[in-house]
Amino acid sequence: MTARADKVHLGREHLIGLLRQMLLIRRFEERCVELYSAGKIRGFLHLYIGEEANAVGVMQALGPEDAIVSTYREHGHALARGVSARAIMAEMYGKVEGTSRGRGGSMHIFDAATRFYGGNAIVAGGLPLAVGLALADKMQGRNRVTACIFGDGAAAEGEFHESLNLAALWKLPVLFVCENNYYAMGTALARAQSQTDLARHAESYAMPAEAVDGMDVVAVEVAAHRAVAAVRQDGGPYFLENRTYRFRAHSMFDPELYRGKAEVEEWKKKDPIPRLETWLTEAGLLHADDLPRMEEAISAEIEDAVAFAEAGHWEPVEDLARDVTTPPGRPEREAAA
Ligand SMILES: Cc1ncc(C[n+]2csc(CCOP(=O)(O)OP(=O)(O)O)c2C)c(N)n1
Ligand SMILES: [Mg+2]
Repeated sequence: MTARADKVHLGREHLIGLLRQMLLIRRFEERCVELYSAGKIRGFLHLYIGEEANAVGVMQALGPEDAIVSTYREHGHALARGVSARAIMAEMYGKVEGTSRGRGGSMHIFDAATRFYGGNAIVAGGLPLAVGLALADKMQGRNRVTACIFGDGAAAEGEFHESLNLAALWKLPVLFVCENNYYAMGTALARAQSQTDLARHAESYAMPAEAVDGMDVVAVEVAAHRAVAAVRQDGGPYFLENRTYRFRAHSMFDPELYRGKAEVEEWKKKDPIPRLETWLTEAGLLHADDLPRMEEAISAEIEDAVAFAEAGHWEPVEDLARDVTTPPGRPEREAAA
């Protein structure tokens, strides 16, 4: 765990805020599992449970002017960024009141107000988007950072290498955050990639990088502050490899035959939520009634989001083809067929 000095420096209110945000993400997703079983949420659903320290830690270092590009495992990133739990839940339900008018679902949460650029289903697809956003900021002289979050699986894609290269070559303000949870679907990192020390990829592109304990929210926050400060000062990119673990299956359709229960149990001992909770309690900063009160408030927030999604509306059938572009020269009737 991080040094006591780091935590003391952050202060009680802030640390309790980190705990609250991690708990909100955990409880929100646990509720999503129930809603999935009840057939309220359908399609793909990738849970972030176990990885919460990464989203919460990284967001602390970003300001409202900065941007975030994420993956399909993005509920935690969106919640930590401050996207409304109501709009996220409505999106899960496929309702018009959702962040993407219910057209994207779990994998495509997008929110212009918080500069949350998705929600991207293509592995490594977010990296070139982040590089483009950062290029636009640089060309227009805006002092902004784009945080680009992706998994270990992305490092095996060409887009990853092209994006790191361009960001370093053109000195673009991108914070690359690799959430290395050691699996890409059912493939263990070492089975698919020759370099398992993923932060070292950055070296080939002359980019500063560090590996971080992604099960420790304070370690992530401290590293993210350091990284963002470096990006703002030098203008160029920075790479964080957050070593973490997902406690649940890859998605709702995954029998998890590729890893043993003992391995999962071993990682659960590093669960970022009880870890911070224990530290706070031992330091005398978390009082007996703090946690139940926090749980109660979180539960109320989630139930409010569920009620909002339930009361939401389906897009009228006649509107379904709206926003579907017809390629030039192709009759609209044929394209719709
Ligand atoms: C370009 C591309 N290839 C394959 C897939 C299928 N796919 C979906 S998730 C996934 C694993 C990605 O793993 P990782 O990047 O480590 O992220 P994690 O799911 O572990 O968070 C794959 C291969 C995809 N979505 N996009
Ligand atoms: Mg992974």
